[in-house]
Amino acid sequence: MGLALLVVIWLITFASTYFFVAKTWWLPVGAADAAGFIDGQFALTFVLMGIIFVAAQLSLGYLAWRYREQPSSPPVDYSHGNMKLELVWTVLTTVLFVGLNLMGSSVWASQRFDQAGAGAVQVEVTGMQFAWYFRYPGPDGRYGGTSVQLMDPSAGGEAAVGLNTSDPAAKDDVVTGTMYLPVDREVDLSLRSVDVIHSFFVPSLRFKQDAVPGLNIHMHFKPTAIGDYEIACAELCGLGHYKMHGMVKVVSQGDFDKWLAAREAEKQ
Ligand SMILES: [Cu+2]
Repeated sequence: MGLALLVVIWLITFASTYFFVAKTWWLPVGAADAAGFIDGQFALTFVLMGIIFVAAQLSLGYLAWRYREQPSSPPVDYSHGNMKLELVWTVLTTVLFVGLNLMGSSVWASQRFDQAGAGAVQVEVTGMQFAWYFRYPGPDGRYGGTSVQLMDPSAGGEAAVGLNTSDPAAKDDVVTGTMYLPVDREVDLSLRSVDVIHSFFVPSLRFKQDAVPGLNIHMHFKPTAIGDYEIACAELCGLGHYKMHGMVKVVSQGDFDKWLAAREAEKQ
């Protein structure tokens, strides 16, 4: 029985570790400026936790076999625990947890709390059950006003985000269902939600942030590779959550300008 336990525990350990080491299921290639740092932090966390996980499981299997019941086994000893050991692994776990968080927090915080640089592309993302809308402020660089009373999700587009079309600043606002971004230019993102909490997740851009009703959350990042990237909602937000999906198209600055000009022309 001891040997069977050892084999089962070790097999589970190797099988579950294999998928991480072989990267069978892994994040898509990163296409944003912070991807290198985030992936490094991700790998460091996985390697550290992996070593601890494997060591603990190997010891568990070994000890289950080593102290299996045998005819010569002495009577079972009752243990009252070991205060020193408890302290050591609690402190080590705390150091690892807090340390990894502190290491990762600099980039996380700078993306959210620092101001985006001058010349960043402004995009407002609105999440609603069950779609994403993207708004560009247009040539005036100012978003027009929106209001809850004007929101009509069933109408889509400008009406869905509640754009106040009588506001002069709203005249050139462009609202779309696909997000276009120019490559290698910083994006100043404002994230909001109409109804419940959604989460704007673009795995390729290593970008995930909750959209919370009543809050306007700022983030900035820079896409670094032209391509089409999938957006998913990463917060269970209702029956249609599974289809709350969209695309980010990262294009050249020229293509972006052309696309935006065409949307502006459609509004005239
Ligand atoms: Cu959602």
